[in-house]
Amino acid sequence: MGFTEKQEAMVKDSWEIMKKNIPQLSLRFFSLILEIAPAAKNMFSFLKDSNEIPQNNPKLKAHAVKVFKMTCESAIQLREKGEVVVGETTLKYLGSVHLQKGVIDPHFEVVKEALLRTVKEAMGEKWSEEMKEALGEAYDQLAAAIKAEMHAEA
Ligand code: HEM
Ligand code: ISQ
Repeated sequence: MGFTEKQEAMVKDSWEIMKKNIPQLSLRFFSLILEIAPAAKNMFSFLKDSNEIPQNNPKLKAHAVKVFKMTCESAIQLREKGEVVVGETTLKYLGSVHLQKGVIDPHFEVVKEALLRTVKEAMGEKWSEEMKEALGEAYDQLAAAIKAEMHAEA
């Protein structure tokens, strides 16, 4: 089934709410990734010299925001074009960064779970099963594009 206008609207709404609390939500997102997969800790440069998650790391924040934003953009593309198209330069870059950091396919499920839980917490009452479906679909298609690039490069 195609991505509907309603699904696109739900993902956009969630981003509007997320935007208002980036510092906290980006940390929450990152913490959840490590909670679900503690071993992922070694892949991130933010944690290289410490055991604690830095509370105010601009890179951590910027990367987390990009994941939120790209998921939202994927939803828009899914509705408009029926598929997710990431700019070639961006896709090549993200493919090589993740490959080089040692990311493998199953990690994408970890990040998905962390993302959905972060948005769920941020949305409170406004969270719904439908929103989860829409976000999950937008994320999956985005992840598929990055994974394909990683496979092409490996
Ligand atoms: C870096 C996005 C999935 C681990 C990044 C960056 C972005 C990004 C934008 C920053 C690149 C840069 O400017 O250097 C995404 C998106 C994903 C995704 C959109 C899924 C749709 C994953 C997964 C993992 C992961 C599944 C594995 C747990 C990393 C690591 C870095 C990174 C280790 C390097 C961070 C650093 O040390 O600087 N990602 N990512 N990412 N990502 Fe992801
Ligand atoms: C990079 N890739 C995926 C998820 C992330 C979360 C927080 C910081 C960086 C990230």
